[in-house]
Amino acid sequence: PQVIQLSDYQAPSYWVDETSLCVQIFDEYTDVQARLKMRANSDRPTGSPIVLQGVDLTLQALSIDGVAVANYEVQGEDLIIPAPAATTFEVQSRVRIYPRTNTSLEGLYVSGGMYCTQCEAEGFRKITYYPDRPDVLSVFTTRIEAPKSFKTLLSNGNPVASGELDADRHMAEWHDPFPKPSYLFALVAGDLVDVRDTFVTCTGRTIDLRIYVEPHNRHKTAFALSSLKKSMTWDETVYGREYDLDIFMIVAVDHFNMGAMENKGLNIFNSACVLADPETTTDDGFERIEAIVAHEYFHNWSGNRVTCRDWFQLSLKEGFTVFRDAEFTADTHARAVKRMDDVTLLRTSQFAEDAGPMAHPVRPSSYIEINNFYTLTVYEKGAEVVRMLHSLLGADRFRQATDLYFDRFDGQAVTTDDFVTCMADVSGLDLTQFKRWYDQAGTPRLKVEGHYNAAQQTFSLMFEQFCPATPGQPEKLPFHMPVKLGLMGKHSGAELMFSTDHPGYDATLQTFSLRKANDTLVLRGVTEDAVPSLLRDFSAPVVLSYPYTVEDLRHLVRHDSNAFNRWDAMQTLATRVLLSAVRGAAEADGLKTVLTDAVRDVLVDDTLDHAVKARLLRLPSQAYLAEQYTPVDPVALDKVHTDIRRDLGQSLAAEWQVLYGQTQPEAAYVFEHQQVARRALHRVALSYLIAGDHTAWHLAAELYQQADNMTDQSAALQLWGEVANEAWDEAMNGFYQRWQDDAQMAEQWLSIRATVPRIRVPEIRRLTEHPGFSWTNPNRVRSVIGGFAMRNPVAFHADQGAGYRFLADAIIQLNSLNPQIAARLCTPFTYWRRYTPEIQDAMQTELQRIVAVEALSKDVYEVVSKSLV
Ligand code: BAL
Ligand code: ZN
Repeated sequence: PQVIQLSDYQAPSYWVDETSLCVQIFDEYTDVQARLKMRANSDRPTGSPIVLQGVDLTLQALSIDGVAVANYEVQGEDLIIPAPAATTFEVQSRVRIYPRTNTSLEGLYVSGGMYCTQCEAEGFRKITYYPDRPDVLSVFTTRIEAPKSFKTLLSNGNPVASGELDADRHMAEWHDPFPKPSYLFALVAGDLVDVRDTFVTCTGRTIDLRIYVEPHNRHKTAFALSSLKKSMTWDETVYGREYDLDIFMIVAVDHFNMGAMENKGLNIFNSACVLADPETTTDDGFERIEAIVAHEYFHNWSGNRVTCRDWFQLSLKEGFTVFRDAEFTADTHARAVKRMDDVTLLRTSQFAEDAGPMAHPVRPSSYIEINNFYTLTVYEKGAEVVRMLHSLLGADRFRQATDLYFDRFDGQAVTTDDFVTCMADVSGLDLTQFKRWYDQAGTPRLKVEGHYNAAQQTFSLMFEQFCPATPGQPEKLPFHMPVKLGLMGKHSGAELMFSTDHPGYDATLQTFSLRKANDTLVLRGVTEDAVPSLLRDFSAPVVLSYPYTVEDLRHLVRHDSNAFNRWDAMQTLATRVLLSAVRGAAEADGLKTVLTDAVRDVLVDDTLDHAVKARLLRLPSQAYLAEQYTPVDPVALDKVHTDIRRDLGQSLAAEWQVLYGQTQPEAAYVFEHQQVARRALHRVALSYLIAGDHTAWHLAAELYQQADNMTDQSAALQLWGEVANEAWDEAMNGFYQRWQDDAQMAEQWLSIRATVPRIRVPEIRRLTEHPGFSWTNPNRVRSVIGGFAMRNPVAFHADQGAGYRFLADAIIQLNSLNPQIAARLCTPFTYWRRYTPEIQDAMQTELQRIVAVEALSKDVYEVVSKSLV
């Protein structure tokens, strides 16, 4: 397959000023007529051929200005038409497509009887021939003709016409005045109901808000609507961004490859990421839905009004928008807690990506299949890069810079460089070196040492940074990284004052800008020895090492004035204990005692916020620990993890019981911080009680039976599942009987089954034959195959590679149905080199088996072939 290179980028030879589509939906097929008003780009050589992309289209007619074109050529996905004499002209085409058999869920497809689209990144070419690239922006008018049974006919923009065609068919026409690239096109035709609301913008305009769902989901729309309104207010207040069209629509569909899609004025959502009600949605679910609704809404400016020049710039919109949605959640709920959760994800999964064969910079320089680059690196690390700019500029200048960015580039397709230039222009900072964050892959290592000089009252911090090699990037240059820091007095436990004459330290922001590979920061006026609190709030996405003693870490857990760093110190301490046990180190037993004492301190501390406390008490996950050393034996790791949880459960049994009692519900379920935090802590207590004594499963059974909410019920089923007795089976069967017709609940049930540690391959195979499972529904695939292979390490790695064979079989089956999903499921295999030799052999065998498959999609080929290099 062809490798696409950033360095090959050229502006398009033709613009498309206007696009008119007529989409005629018939039972077996759909006909799409397109009229593209094109104009030669005067910056490009004259006489260039017109190049349009198309995939799986049956071309029925092609003309320019009414004259049939016969002398076109097809090369791969490109339709190449010789240059017309005129510089402006209209290309007219008619194609036939088959949405009912489109299982890739790209382009126009059918989900549960509803027609819908997914065009990002390159799905529009499955609808019609088009210059399907994000730098071609066009004003779209879309006419939809369909049988009247599809009552709802939607597209982008504002509705401009509707009516009857004949006794059986009707039409609707939509016009979107904002020029947009094809990836933001959307169309929906279905038998849907809408729930409506309005929002009055900061300038007094009333926006019509609608959520379209299948009738049985009407009761699950209120939360998304209120989240949408909150997001609209927040974007006005924090970024000065007002919504632009008169109508904003959200549609929920069951079959969707991603979480949601920000199509202009017509967001399409995976139903799991929008439908919610207090009976069936967990706390995490509510928070996720709120964040995704916000994320897609925020794209209206960061993505739609200002879009990407090419797909290498994906993080321009995604990194920025993830940063925006994270700040929205932080402002709406609990800032430090949101940061802990985001950093956990980054460290567990993005760091793994950065250390694996698919490692790529936030702005990649090449790809085979762009769908493989909707990654944690582009999204989450990209958001960290924007966060660092925010840290370096401070909130006020950052806001001035985003104002400048939206103003300067409104209606344009631009690059990450353009974004950073706005930051530099406003602040006067030299961000040339900073841009390496966009170009260099890998997670930098930051090594710091500290020295206190009592006579001079100085505390010196010696910094050293380096970044490991990644594929294609053997050598890295130093990064410009903001290190937010403080000193905690060793004796007083207080935050110490200091001054410094280092020009890289900004006292207002309490942040040191490290630019060199090695540097020393001398802090003066330090009245006692200190434990430094470094990288506060995780001010740069790096791996920090400092020679903390366990006493230092406990000191930080107790005293650090930065809530995030208190948690981080506890994570570091627990990681040290767990890894020493994995190594079978001599000091392991002593360390376990230290951990028990530290956990006890937290357990009995009544001053802590419940949400923070829950996170302080949770051990680092096995997935995170597996990132910290090689070679990994996941079964041995699981044993150490289980043993330490059991020991903590047993030695602090009385405390856990007290905590469990103290965190019992006091009021009916509401999704609000205090309750969410209490439930989280209740779960932690229960998990230790069961870990310490399996007979405590009856507490989980009671919780399951008595809870008035899905958060407690599903957590209880999961924890009870670790014991997995007959009563659990019965409860699970009852759950399925009760909820099988509710798509989100059926997915949750499948997921709980697939992540029970005791499950083995024969049972997982049976689960794929269960009526609730479907190979063509990505959510069901993610629940079962993803649950087993990505969220159940002990089961996946058990039985000498049986799990790997199962996963490879699933990938091969999905390769022909849905390549995007198939490629995602390859992730566990990409880490094969981290494991023990036997596991490496077994995984490599499966990778070889996959790469040998005939008609391998480029999605799967890219991941597997890069993994084997
Ligand atoms: N643009 C794809 C879905 C999202 O990131 O919002
Ligand atoms: Zn996004």
